[in-house]
Amino acid sequence: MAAAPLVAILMGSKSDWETMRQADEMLTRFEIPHECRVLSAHRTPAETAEYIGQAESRGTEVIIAAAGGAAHLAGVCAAHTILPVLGVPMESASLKGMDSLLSTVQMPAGIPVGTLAIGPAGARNAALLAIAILATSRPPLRDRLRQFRDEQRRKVLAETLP
Ligand code: RP5
Repeated sequence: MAAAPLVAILMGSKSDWETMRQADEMLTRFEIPHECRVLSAHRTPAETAEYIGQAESRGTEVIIAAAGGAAHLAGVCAAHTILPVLGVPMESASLKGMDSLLSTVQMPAGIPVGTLAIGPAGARNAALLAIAILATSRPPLRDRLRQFRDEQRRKVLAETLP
């Protein structure tokens, strides 16, 4: 297996990619080595456990796990590693992601999952939070995060209304 990226983005289904590509794009923007994989807590339980079990020794520092419906992926990942796991609830057709949110966020004490917002905002913020975690020991990355915040600030202040 090739050397691991710093961040692993896992998703329960390829159908999650349209949302999770936003996390991929954010990490690419910050030039963070990362990889994206489809792995399911339900459909590929053994392979998910194997991948997460090897992540730390491969050099991965943060796991982002996205799933929808009875969304157990982030919790299962957290069960198999002490790396920080960030959960992104996917918007589901039947319950608009409330099922995914509650399944991801309501972890029993002892196995934490940092849960983000449902959908694209959660995907982008998961990447930004992963970057912030990496930045605690990487001063140049902290500078880039500050620059990103400043760009947002300038954009808001430049808005005009009709
Ligand atoms: C979850 O089930 C996936 O994360 C996805 O959000 C949802 C539906 O998956 P598909 O039926 O579209 O593959 O495991």
